[in-house]
Amino acid sequence: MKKVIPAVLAASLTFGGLAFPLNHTFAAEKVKYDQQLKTPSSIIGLWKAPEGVSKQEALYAFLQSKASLFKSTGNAKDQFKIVKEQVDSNTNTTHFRTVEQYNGIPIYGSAQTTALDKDNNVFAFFGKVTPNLARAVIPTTATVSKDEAIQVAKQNIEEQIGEVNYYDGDIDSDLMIYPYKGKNYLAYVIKASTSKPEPGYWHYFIDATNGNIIHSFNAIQEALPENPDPVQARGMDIFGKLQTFQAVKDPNTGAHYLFDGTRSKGVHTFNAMHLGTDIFIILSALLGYTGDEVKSPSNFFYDPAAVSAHINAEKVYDYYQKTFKRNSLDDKGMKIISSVHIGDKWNNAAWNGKQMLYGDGDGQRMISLSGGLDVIGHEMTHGVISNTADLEYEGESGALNESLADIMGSFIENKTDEGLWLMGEDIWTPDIPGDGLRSLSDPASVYIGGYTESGYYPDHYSQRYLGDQDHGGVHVNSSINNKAAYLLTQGGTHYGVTVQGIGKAKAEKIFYRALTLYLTSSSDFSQMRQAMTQAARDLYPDKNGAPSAEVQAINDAYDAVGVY
Ligand code: TI1
Ligand code: ZN
Repeated sequence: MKKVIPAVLAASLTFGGLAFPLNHTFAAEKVKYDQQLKTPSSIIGLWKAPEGVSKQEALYAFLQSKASLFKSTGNAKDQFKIVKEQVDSNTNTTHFRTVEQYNGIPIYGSAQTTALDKDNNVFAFFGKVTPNLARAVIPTTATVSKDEAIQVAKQNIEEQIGEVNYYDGDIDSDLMIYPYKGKNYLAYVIKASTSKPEPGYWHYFIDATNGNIIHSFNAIQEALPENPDPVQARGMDIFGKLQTFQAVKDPNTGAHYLFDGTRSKGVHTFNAMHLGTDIFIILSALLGYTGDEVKSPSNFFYDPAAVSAHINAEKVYDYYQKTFKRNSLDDKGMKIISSVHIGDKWNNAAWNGKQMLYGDGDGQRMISLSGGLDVIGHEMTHGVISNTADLEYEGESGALNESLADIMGSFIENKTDEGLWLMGEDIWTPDIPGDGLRSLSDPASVYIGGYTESGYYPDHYSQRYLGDQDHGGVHVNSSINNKAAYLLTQGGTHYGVTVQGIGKAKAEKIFYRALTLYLTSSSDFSQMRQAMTQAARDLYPDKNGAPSAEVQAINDAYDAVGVY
């Protein structure tokens, strides 16, 4: 079928970059209707203004001329109030913003924009128009005061989140006609912001004739519906791969949320909407702020970073559950919370003591960090550590904290190639294949610059970084223990010491046991070695006074990296 270009559009096309036609020709008017109201939601075409009228007069003449389409019986000047008049000098056009009113009281949610060309002709109208407004019977006398209405809202907010000592900024309160579920109310529309005890941007619609709450919602953080149905959901991960995962559906609205209630108290994934890292970390740690729910009208989710965070959190949860019978990060079933889209192009991920945070990466150095299973394993392991040894994030204990996060993060990955021993390879430098942020098998193959004499990550205690950047080198010296973990698992000869590898299944159990039963917040590298030998001895006892092969491998591995 041949596409017919309407005359107005054709005229505008000849002017390239300009959005509006300068030489108008008459074109058939195109009207789209609001499905509920059955009145126009847009009118595109050219309505010729009468000669010699002002812009405002032209606007009202236009609105009056559409009375039958708008199903209005009254006077357009009474029905529509001008709230803004803007001139765009680029296009020589004037843009009116109006709201509908009833007896001079504005109608909530009813706003229109009307665009006029330099000759006052109307070429576009958008908005919602209430049918039969002049004939409606709506109370217009408030018997409840503004202050009383604000009190009702405050009391209801505090019933939900506890005492609020301080509301941020002014509390907005406007008397409006509020159309809700087919009825029109005279209502106070109240907007109040809180940050403590919970962040909220509260909206209340209080009936001005009796003080009842007609409707309310929190525009910051929508809470999950009360009894959602568990559902299988799908979506593309950050690599464009179709994934299946657990979510929930609100039976009333049909909305789906990235909450998996099948794993202990749940795996819940949020969208931080690019809130800055520092602000997010503070709001999250102090107030439990997580960002917005990831919501979808169907069981298909369209946020790949969120889908990746969600499926990877499920995988890490399962790893700890199946391998160590651990019930979530605290072993008491705690809810696992992740927020994606932290900051702007943030090249990092973190555990802030309460939840996981993932940046989107800048696209060069890293892509969405939630796509790396080892990254998620790393961050969630910090959650396990803070509930067990609680290694201090400083110096050697900090390096062990980082190292255990890397080691468990690697074990979680079910890879058989070198990728298993690289950190973050799946999200690292998309243009360079086969590299990663750190290497456990050969830390010294990766350049970090500055910290060490060689400029490469240290793979021996003698090479350790002693400065105070990076909390005393927590991401630098982690490599020394990482190398020991690699040697223990895979075997090899390092600094002239040969280690017989014991394999992943044994190594992961020993590390987990050392972490959960022996290490403390101040443990150093030497204590790590002791904790490992103790854990191994528990599981693989000495025979006839001679250490088991497992204990021997640990001794050799730590000898090889110079830790005694
Ligand atoms: S726990 C977190 C600390 C970041 C602090 C910033 C507020 C961390 O260690 N993040 C990992 C992320 C990671 C993990 C990336 C595995 C890739 C693979 C990390 O190593 N971050 C590096 C970039 C760093 O912070 O130096
Ligand atoms: Zn870390």
